[in-house]
Order: sequence, then C-alpha cells, then structure tokens
Amino acid sequence: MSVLLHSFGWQTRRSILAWVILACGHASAHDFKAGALLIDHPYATPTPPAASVGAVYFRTLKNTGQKGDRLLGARTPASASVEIHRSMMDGDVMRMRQVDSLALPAGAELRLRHGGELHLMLVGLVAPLKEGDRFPLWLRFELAGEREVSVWVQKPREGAAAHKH
Ligand SMILES: [Cu+2]
Repeated sequence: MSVLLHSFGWQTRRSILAWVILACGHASAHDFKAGALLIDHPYATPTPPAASVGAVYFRTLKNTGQKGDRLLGARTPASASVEIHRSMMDGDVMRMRQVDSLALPAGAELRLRHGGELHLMLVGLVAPLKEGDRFPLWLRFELAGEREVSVWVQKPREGAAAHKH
C-alpha cells in the first residue's frame, strides 16, 4: 500500500512539473497540432539583405498516431515556392537535394533543426527575413491535410553554423 501511495504522489508531482515546464516554455516556443501530428516550434533564421532563399526549421515534427503520415509540401506568402531539402555529403562537399516528401512514421519524432539534415527551403524570398518577424506557412500532409502554422524568425540560439546555399 505504501508503494502505491508513493507512486501516486510521484505521478502527481510529475504532472505538476510537466505543467510548469509547458507554461514556461510557451514564452519562447510555440507548437501546432494537425490530427495526430505535433508541429513543434517552426522557426526561420534571419537572412542577409539581398538573399533570395531562406530556410524553415522545426524543433520537432512528431507523429503521435497509429498510422504513418507524410509531409508532401508547403506554401507561404513569404516566398515564391517552398521545397523540402535534405543535406548530404557528396564526397567532401555538403549538398542539398530536394526530396518529394518527408515520411513521418507512426511514433516518429523528427528533428528538423538548423545545422541538421532536413529543412524547408523558401525559394524566391519576397523580402529578407528579419529577426522578430513572423509569417504564415501552410504545411500539406498526406493524412492530416493542410495546417497553417506561424514561423518565428530568430537567430540560432546555440550559435550553430549558418545554413549554406
Ligand atoms: Cu536548402
């Protein structure tokens, strides 16, 4: 009995702790739901004044459902088009390739952070992306359909290498 009571107490404390972390996290992060998908913190890094491309990242894309889904594409008023890009080594050179879609298997949690392997490329920027800007982005998923999210333009926090094009 004492074990049961103890574990109940721990559960309660843990959920209070989780709530506090969530409440605090919302000051600097934001997330969106699309069906079973959790789109955590869409962000873009500021671009130089004459840049014609930019990149959108996510803290994570998570599929909490039982079925696999797929990101098929995206659109935004901030650029002429949006491409899904994967960086890969080609000999000694890092190159970006456009991919048709991005698989989100059931239970998957993909990291799409700057300096990582995957990002969305904004091709034909309408205007440079400035720190503090926010712009809408419509993500198109095979199963979850289309979902509008707000992208926050912010400097990379960990001082990671800038995205090269
Ligand atoms: Cu790219």
